[in-house]
Amino acid sequence: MSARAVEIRAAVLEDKGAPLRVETLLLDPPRHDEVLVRVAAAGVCHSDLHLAQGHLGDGRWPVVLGHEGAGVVEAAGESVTHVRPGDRVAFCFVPSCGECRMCVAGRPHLCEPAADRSLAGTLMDGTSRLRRPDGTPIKHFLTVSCFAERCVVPAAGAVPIGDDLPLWQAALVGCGVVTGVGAVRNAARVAEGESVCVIGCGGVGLQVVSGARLARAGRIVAVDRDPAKLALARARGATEVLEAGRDARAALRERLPGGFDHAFEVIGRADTMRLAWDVLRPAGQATIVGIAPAGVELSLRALDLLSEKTLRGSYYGSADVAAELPALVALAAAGEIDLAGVVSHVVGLDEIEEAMGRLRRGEGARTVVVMDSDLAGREPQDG
Ligand code: COD
Ligand code: ZN
Ligand code: ZN
Repeated sequence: MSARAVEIRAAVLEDKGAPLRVETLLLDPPRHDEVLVRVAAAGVCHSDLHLAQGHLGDGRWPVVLGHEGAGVVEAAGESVTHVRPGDRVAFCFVPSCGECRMCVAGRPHLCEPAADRSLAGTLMDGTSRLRRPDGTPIKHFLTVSCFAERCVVPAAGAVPIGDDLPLWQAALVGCGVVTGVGAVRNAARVAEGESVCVIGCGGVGLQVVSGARLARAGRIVAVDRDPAKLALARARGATEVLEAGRDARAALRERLPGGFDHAFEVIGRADTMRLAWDVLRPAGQATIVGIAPAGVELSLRALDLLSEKTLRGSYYGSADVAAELPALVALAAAGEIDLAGVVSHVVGLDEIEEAMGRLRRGEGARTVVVMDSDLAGREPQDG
């Protein structure tokens, strides 16, 4: 293993609201329980934009964004046993410690030290491997920071995935797929024949639709304000679609007067969270996947609680991500989860700010940023 820092090109967010700028940074070598990964490709997720817009709190910059991606291990610290150089991995952005209250309770995706370090913008030992050539420290995002040619991640953040799925597609599994399919399976536990309403069909919401189809849900009604997203939702198994407008509540009630068994909110807005609650049948469950900007409050009619409806959040698929990820990769490789179809743009690292702009304007579906086309199995496209 090289003991020296390496130069990498990486997309840096300098300050809230600033454009991402590609710079040359220094990346320190992995410590004993860390892994150096050559990034093949990364997905641009709305949470990257949330952080860049300041919705996830202040003081989180300068930072290298990127939290869903895949690559090949280049070096591993001496205590790392589960991967070796040459292994293909997808990133898991909650590198669970295995020892805290949440990990012991079987909720490793809520690992407390991992959450603390994510907020601090460091790796698990509280320090950063990223700096500018002039020595300015740069923060990590969610312990991943894969909008870069290489990254150093905690051992638990590099999950081996085998060779069956091209890495430009595997790049999407560690956030969008885990979050969406996991919300259906682990947080809502959708059963065969149940009715499902999915509000918001972006990169993550489309995976909720896939998860509902895999769970053999009955009616799957997809709601979005963008007709293009609704077409993608239909292709993934939505049985009906609804273009969101002022009267979405009434329209959904008309479709299913008794209410839905399940509703998922996958946008991150208080009004659509409330919509998910309002369209439920008695004892139904609203599963909130979207994150609203810090400070946003949600109000409900207290009387509704008499109908024993449940409102629950779901973070990162509510599961042991490292354990579930290989099976999700296998489902994608078998064509049961369509990843290629949710990708609207494949670009190089220099085009990343345009991808953030598209997300801001709600255009297109997922953008995949290719750092290494040989490893990723896909060239960036023009335009
Ligand atoms: N009514 C209907 N549809 C809407 C509305 C509205 N008022 N506003 C936006 N939409 C649609 C857009 O057209 C778009 O299709 C979709 O909502 C949002 O999709 P994207 O592609 O912009 O965003 P995603 O899918 O990448 O991510 C959205 C989340 C909110 C799910 C994401 O940011 C998030 O909160 N993830 C879950 C929390 C989490 O686990 N975070 C950690 C890493 S993601
Ligand atoms: Zn994400
Ligand atoms: Zn833990």
